[in-house]
Amino acid sequence: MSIKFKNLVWLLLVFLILVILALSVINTKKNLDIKSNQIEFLKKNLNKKKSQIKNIHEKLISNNIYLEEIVFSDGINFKLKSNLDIKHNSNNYTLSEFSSDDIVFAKHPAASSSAYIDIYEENLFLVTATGQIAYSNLNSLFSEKIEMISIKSNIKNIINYAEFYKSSPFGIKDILVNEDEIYISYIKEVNSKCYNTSILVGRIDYNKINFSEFFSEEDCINKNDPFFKMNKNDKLVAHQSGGRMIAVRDEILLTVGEYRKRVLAQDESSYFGKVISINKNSKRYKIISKGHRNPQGLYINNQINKLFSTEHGPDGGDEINVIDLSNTNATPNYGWPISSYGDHYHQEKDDSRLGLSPLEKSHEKKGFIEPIKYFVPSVGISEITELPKKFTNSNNLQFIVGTMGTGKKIKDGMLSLYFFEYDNSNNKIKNEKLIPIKSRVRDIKYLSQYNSVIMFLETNSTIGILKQKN
Ligand SMILES: [Ca+2]
Repeated sequence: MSIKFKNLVWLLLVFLILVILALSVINTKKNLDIKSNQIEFLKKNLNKKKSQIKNIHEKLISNNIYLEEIVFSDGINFKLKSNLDIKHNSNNYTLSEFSSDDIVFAKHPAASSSAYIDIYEENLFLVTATGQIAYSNLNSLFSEKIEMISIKSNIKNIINYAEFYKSSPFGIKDILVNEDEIYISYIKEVNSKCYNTSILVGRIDYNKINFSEFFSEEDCINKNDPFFKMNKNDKLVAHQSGGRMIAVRDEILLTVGEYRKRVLAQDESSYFGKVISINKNSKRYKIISKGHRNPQGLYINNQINKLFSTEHGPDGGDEINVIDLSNTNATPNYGWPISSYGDHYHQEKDDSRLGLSPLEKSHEKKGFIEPIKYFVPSVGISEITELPKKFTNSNNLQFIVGTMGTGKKIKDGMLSLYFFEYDNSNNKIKNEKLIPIKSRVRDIKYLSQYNSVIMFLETNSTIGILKQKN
């Protein structure tokens, strides 16, 4: 009897537990349904708002009203929003993010705004991708609030196609301050539907900067180019414009993408898909290296006479390349589109592009220079800069690279900072580390007088300051 009773109690208990479990599953499912309905609602609502805003922007621009210019007229503000602790190589750093609502246009769907930064005198200069300029004293980067004063310019008189002034892939691609002048690289509409990467220059004046053309080519890529008709997955892609600049003695070095007309990267009669060097006086250019898809990071270490360049791969195959400037024989060739560790987008459904652009994996076997690092899957690689000894507390050559992409692939290295050391004796990377910061890193500058790295982070329109923790 007592054994039977015990069994009955056990049975009841198991039954009760099962009921409780079943109820909690039902409840969780219900909550999930409510949450997923809510997400669906928010998504639809957000998309509607985006298309309403897009509509307003189009109407304003067609009436010659420039929204960002109006927002900038009283200056712009950034407020300290967060501090993130970052640990690397037994150093402790803090990434402080200052957020702004004053930059209106994003040049990528995953960004809330796009801008580039550089330093002149005691000031941080910021230029938005649609050409608004502002500056602030560097001191303010280490307070709670960055108040920037805007500077007028004549950019609107020079660049006059509507796509430039909207949330579109067209716009400014980099800024560079050099010898009292500011250079702006941008996508120029050379003639109707035909684009290239060009540079404006203006003497820095805190009231108004008057730009004029520094460098452009007649050569342009047309939206209706026959190359884009060969394959249904191909079209002109303005994101693939390159545009990164650095100054080296009397030269401005510029990276130029191939706008997805891949074959140009191997064609030495074209400047697309190259790193080029433009003489400041003659404005003539020479090709430094070829076989690039979309290089958007560039840095020179003068001691070892090497360039460090990053480039976006297709589906996979982002690269870091070293260009040895002491090597003056043939133009160094980085392989695109013959070699790449990536694949064409949707390659499994359509391999017709492999005829002209076979994307062999090995570069060396084809006589090309291997990247010192490649990422599969891609991380959305962007700017690269060296970190000096006083920042890293190390005698090794160290670099920081920004990545972009979207939140979906943060585990693959998107929305992150990538740190690595470079061993010059064997041309190899070591001690690498990816640190997620949940933001697209568009631009990076090391600021020696404050021993800090300044970034423009475009996911939430923030200026990021990475410094050693006190
Ligand atoms: Ca390559």
